[in-house]
This record gives sequence, C-alpha cells and structure tokens, in this order.
Amino acid sequence: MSDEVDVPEDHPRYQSLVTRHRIEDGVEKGITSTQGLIAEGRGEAFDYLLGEETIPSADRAARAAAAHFLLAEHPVISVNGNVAALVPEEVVALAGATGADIEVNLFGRTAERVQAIADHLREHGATEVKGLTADARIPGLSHERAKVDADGIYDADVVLVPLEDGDRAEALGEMGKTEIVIDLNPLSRSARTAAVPIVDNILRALPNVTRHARDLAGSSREELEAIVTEFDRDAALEAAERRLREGALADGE
Ligand code: PTJ
Repeated sequence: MSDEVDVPEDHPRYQSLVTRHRIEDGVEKGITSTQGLIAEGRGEAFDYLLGEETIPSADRAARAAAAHFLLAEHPVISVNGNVAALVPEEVVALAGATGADIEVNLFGRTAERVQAIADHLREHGATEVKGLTADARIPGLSHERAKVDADGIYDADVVLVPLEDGDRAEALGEMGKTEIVIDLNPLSRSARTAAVPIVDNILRALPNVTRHARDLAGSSREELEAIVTEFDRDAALEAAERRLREGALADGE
C-alpha cells in the first residue's frame, strides 16, 4: 500500500492516513459520497477506542459469518461507496471464497455512481456486479436503498451489509434474511439488528471472514450449523461496548 500515499509506513497513524486517502480518492473518482467522509470520521473514532485491533468477540463473529456464508443458498455482499473505496479486492476475494454475489446498493444512489462502483470493482477482479438493474424493491423502505436486483439481494438468504445506517438492515430482517453487519459502532441500529454483528474495521473484518471461510471450506453442514448456533450476538455486542467504554484491560477480551 506504500505507493498509495506519500506517508512512511512507520508513521504512527499510517493505517489511518492510508484509509483517509482511499476515501478521499473515492470521492474524487465519484465512487464515495461526501457523506462517506463523515462516516469515515465516525468509524475512525470508534476504531481508536477499540485499540485498532480485532477483538476476540469480533473474530468469533467473523467465524460465524463465514459459516453462514458457506451454509447459504444465495449469499450476497452489499457494497456502498465507502466499501468500494476501502476494500474492493477484499470484497472480490470474499465473493470468490464463498460463492457470494456482489451487489451495489447506495443510500445516495445515482446511475453514474452505481456504474462507477461497478467499474471499480471489475478493475479489482469482479466478474459480475449486480445492482444496476434494480428491478425489485425492499418492502417498507422509502429511500433509494430499497432498490435491489430481483436475482440479487431480493432473492438472497444471507446478506452482508457493511457500514450503513439501520433501516435497511431492519427491513431486510423483516424479509426473513440473515444479516451480517460490519460496523465499528456496537450501538448502531444495524449492528443491533444483525444476526451476526462484526464490530471491527472493515479493513480487518473482510479479510478475516475470508480467512475463516477458507479454513471452514471442508467442514460438514453439522459443523457449520454448530458454529452458527453457538455464536451469541448479544454477548458479542456487549463485549464490544465494554471494550469501547473501559478499554482492553477491563473487559478481559
Ligand atoms: O455510499 P452510500 O451513498 O450508500 O452512503 C454510505 C454511507 C456510509 C455514507 C452511509 O451508509 C452512512 O451515512 O452511514 P452512517 O450512518 O454514517 O453509518 C456508517 C457506520 O459505519 C457508522 O456506524 C460508522 O461508525 C461505521 N464505519 C465507518 N467506517 C468504518 C465503519 N465500520 C467499519 N469499518 C469502517 N472502516
């Protein structure tokens, strides 16, 4: 990543500066919305409090997410402007490891931005990107995020929805879909709605889910189902909140 930005890798804020640069670049390329800059700032603050590391409960959540992906008939990874700017290759890698579809779904949807994101994902190795047809609607949602592909998110049984506000997460839950959320804020409505909330930076969380999926690829349905059943979402949210409020020593995580 050193060629991305003119900051030495031993700079104490290197990762954060690279991340900011990717988001800025995303805005310049018409991929990320200006709202996305605000979301990034919010995420950074939470990550700082988490200690900028994957806490054990987030790792358990990533493993449960991988098990859900492998059990699913039709898993879909939903991509917005921040996700596309930050982790395009990692989205493609997770789709490859789990057979998931990739679908662009935006709060600030414009035809140009959907196209720019689809092109960007293809430049990073995606073969098929959904979300351009938008021929179905998620019931109960009035804004642009309701627009989905009939053979994509609308048809999915498991959906990964990273970095977004809560009402689509709720509406997808009401459609009976299993939702996996990646969000650094354990108090957010989307994290609280998810079957599997992964409270971690997407930069760490996505490769971690892929690693677990590769590791679990040879497991039986029974083994995968046991991982899903054993995962305790409330305990994961509580552990993350404790870490934010009290730090690493207090929570034993
Ligand atoms: O591209 P669009 O038009 O679909 O818009 C996308 C944004 C992100 C602007 C939109 O979904 C939005 O406004 O989101 P919010 O309500 O700001 O929520 C974003 C959540 O993601 C917040 O809880 C942040 O803490 C969290 N977040 C931000 N960056 C990261 C993150 N979580 C994990 N990893 C990050 N890098």
